[in-house]
Amino acid sequence: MSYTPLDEGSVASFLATIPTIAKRLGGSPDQWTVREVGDGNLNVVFLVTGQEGGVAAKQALPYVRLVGESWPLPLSRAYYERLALADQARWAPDRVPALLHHDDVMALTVMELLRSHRTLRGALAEGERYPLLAGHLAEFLADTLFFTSDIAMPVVEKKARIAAYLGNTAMCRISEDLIFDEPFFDAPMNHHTPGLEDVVAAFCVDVPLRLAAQGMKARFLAAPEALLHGDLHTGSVMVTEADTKIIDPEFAFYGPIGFDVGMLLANLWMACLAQPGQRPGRSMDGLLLDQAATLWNGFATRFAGHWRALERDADHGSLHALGRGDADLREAAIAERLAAIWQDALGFAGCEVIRRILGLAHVADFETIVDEAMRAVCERRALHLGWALLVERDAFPDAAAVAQAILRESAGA
Ligand code: SR1
Ligand code: MG
Repeated sequence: MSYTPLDEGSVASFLATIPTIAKRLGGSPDQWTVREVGDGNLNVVFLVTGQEGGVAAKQALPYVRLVGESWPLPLSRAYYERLALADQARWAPDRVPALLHHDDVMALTVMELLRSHRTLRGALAEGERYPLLAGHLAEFLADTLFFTSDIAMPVVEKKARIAAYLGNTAMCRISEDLIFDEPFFDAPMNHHTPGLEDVVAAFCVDVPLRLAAQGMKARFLAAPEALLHGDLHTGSVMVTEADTKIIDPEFAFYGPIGFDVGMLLANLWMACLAQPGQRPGRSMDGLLLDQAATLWNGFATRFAGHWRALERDADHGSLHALGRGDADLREAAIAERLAAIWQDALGFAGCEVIRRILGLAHVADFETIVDEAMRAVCERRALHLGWALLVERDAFPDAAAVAQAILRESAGA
């Protein structure tokens, strides 16, 4: 069989040909309900339920859904997504959906149905808050990033894993172009809210800003530190009160640890900065700022804990020598590494904020603010923060300092 795009009319009969999936759904395919719910920029996603159970079936399209067939995109991204789901399940099994079936030819991945979960971005915009969220995200980040790094993984295995993801170049290229380059010049697909023209013009000629963004791109291109999710925004997180799952790792590759951390922080910070537009008259909800800080602090503590817990004589990664038998050296190495990750995370977060407002792929946090003037106000504040995260990184020794800056911005300072 060759690749055939599925739709709501054909997906049930296709899934019925996969015995394990048919069994999980139960009954006959004509009784199954199918709903296409893909709200991302690239793929189609079907939620299928039968008498016995349900599944989520995600199929890659041979082009970028957001733009159309004029922008072809390889189906191989579904292969890398499957690879990453399996790798992440090894290190953070509770934080990813169970992988039930994969078909490389159809570029189709079938996963457990997260019936009660919803997308974090939409939930945050509606004012929902999740007390366990920051801890779960910290756990996912620390576990997947630490255990796939040179600190924990023997060097031969690590190099083999880097090689396994090397072909995901088309997805990396999207990030390279859309995050680090295009927002900083008048790229054809850029768009922005009316009223921000002065910022757009200023950013295009801001040498320190563009230099900093290119510096982050250099890190993204040439720092295979750990297996990254690669697109870890709040639309890639599904939540309930009690659970958090990370989905959609089709941009996975070995890259700088601070990229995943920074992208997640940036999206939480944007959710805060959009609040005055989403809920006019209500003061900013400090809980979300606290969650961003809890996320970073939780990540740092857990990452350090994993490092300290490595067995002294086991065959760990090459960098484990930085602590073997010498607690002072180990603690210095942990502190130095976390400081470097924080610096990277700030820079990547700055790029993410700016590209979500001035580039091609915007986020619902700002896009759903109907009052255009208010949207521009919120976005201008966010752009100012993004600029500072890139150019004045030293002003932010910790997440509390970023929270203070966001509160100052939102008070109109
Ligand atoms: C053309 S794809 C645009 C964006 O959508 C994805 O979710 C990634 O964030 C990508 O940068
Ligand atoms: Mg996605």
